[in-house]
Amino acid sequence: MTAVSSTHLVLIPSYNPGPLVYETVHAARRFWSPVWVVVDGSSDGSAEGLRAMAAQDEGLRVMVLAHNGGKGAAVLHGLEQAAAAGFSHVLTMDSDGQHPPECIPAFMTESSRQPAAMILGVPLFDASAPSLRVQGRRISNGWANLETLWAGIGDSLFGFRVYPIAPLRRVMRDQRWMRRFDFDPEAVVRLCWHGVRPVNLPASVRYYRPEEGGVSHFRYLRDNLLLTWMHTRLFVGFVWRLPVLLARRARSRS
Ligand SMILES: Nc1nc2c(ncn2[C@@H]2O[C@H](COP(=O)(O)OP(=O)(O)O)[C@@H](O)[C@H]2O)c(=O)[nH]1
Ligand SMILES: [Mg+2]
Repeated sequence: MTAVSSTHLVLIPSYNPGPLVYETVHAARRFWSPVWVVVDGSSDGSAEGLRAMAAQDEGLRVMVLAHNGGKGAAVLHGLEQAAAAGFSHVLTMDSDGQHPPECIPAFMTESSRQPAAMILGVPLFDASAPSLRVQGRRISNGWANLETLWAGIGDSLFGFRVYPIAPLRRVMRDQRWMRRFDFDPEAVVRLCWHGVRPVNLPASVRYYRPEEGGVSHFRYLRDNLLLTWMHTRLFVGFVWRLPVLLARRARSRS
């Protein structure tokens, strides 16, 4: 049964996602209302296709941005609209069928139980996961855990998460990065620094082959450079905050 909420919505940033987007949005709607999609300057006809779906469905809203600004920028656009409409939390989810829509209710329930926390998906990979991506993840997770003094981030990169809107908007307004693929890891580290506790829940992830409709906009060189620069600035921020983080950890242990 579809759950209807006035506090929590599903937010799907989308850029040239391929044909799996329709099934993805449809499946999210089966489990939740409302679902919002931010189409981020896509040129593949998905804006028109999604708008046609929304015209038949009150629980679905489609926002179309004229120019591609990146995943983080699209999420921020959705956050601003969600806050204006009175929502307190968003569950972010990829548009390309890789994330499990059937996990939406459990993640939302956990967030309602712990509204000050962020609920982080921890990916359960199957054999379809490229080993280079799985290894890259370990490196990013190692850095994120150091940068937060092991505050409990289960996975730094997985985009299937529930965020409290207010602190995430504050974090994003304070700086100009986090607008592209640096969004997910930087959000989780900065929110930890702001005292938002991570709660980890497992969630399956699937990698589709191109012939199955799989599309990825992650470019190894460009985006690994972006993530390296991101961890560089986070590390500098970590060193600067170290006394505060140590004091907080000592308090929580005592
Ligand atoms: N709004 C927006 N979303 C993007 C952009 N690039 C990727 N995404 C979305 O972010 C999610 C993950 O991107 P994807 O290319 O599938 O990366 P991968 O799953 O890490 O290989 C998908 O839902 C994409 O539609 C972008 O430039 N803008
Ligand atoms: Mg993907």
